[in-house]
Amino acid sequence: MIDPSDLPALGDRLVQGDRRALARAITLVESTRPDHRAMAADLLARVAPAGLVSTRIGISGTPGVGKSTFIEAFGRHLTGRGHKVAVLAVDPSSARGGGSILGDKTRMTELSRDPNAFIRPSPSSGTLGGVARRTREAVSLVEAAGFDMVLVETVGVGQSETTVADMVDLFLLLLAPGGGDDLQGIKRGIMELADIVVVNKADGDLLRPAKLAQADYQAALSLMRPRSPAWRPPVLLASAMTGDGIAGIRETIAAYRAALEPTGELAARRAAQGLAWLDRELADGLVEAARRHPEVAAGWPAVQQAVRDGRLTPAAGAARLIAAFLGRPAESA
Ligand SMILES: Nc1nc2c(ncn2[C@@H]2O[C@H](COP(=O)(O)OP(=O)(O)O)[C@@H](O)[C@H]2O)c(=O)[nH]1
Ligand SMILES: [Mg+2]
Repeated sequence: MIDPSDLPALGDRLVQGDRRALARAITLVESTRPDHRAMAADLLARVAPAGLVSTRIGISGTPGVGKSTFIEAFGRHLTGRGHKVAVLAVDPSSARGGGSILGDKTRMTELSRDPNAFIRPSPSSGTLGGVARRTREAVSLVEAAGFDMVLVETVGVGQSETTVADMVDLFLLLLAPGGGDDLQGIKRGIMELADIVVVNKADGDLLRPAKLAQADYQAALSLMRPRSPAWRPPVLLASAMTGDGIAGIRETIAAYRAALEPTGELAARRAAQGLAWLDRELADGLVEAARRHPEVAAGWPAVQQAVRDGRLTPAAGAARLIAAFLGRPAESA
């Protein structure tokens, strides 16, 4: 698919904003083949920009709340203001057949044709950790290609919100009108992650219930501990369908950046995210290296069997495999 000798040229074209080069580079970081992983690491080291060259925005909400419609409207609004918008997705459920988010490009027809937008669906296989790693790397690649607004969409299920919140500067939670009844259904933990809450579908007959929901959500949020001392998460109204409130969301995002950037908080958040990512990479890399190690590979099935039979504790089993990996007697591991 790609030869190591192509990497410098691929990197050059990527930083010039060549979309095909960008798409190829993302395909490379999505690959799990060890030789591709090595090339991906090399490419990232070449091109990944340092500093806050973009605003990374996580967008979450339950299916049907209007994420795709919102991204279409918001993305178009941003490109209309001169931004370059990349849309990525974290959807580990897409591995289990069917409903890949962003598979429905039908709701993003204009944005997907916009020369200043780049839309990439979720990698369609792997664990949440694997999908997250590839998405993180894709974020670096789109930034290298000059995209200054990076939207990372996730479905409102499972752990994916936390994972996305851990890779963005700002987490935007979309909620539906419906107010109090709905409140129980929204996991408190997800509300706590939000830097901006948007009640979507605030149009037509839904405008009144949307305003009631706004008050309810604002009251609920005021009881939660804010993530930053410099920012109280607001609850905004919007209609992805009519475009009402969309400009206000961009302004609020700018205000958020203006509140957190001068104090160094945004940079500190990215630094902490980078360190957490380093730990994960190290852990994953060590496990992969151990699995490839001949003596570990040879001993693994017997250790598994012993743990299954209850003859060996998991901790003792792991210690034995680690000792084999390190080439030491088991006792010293
Ligand atoms: N009235 C109204 N309907 C909307 C709005 N945004 C999305 N919808 C509708 O809600 C449904 C789900 O939208 P979609 O963007 O696919 O939601 P997703 O599953 O979160 O991506 C579609 O029928 C949309 O037309 C809005 O602002 N107002
Ligand atoms: Mg959708």
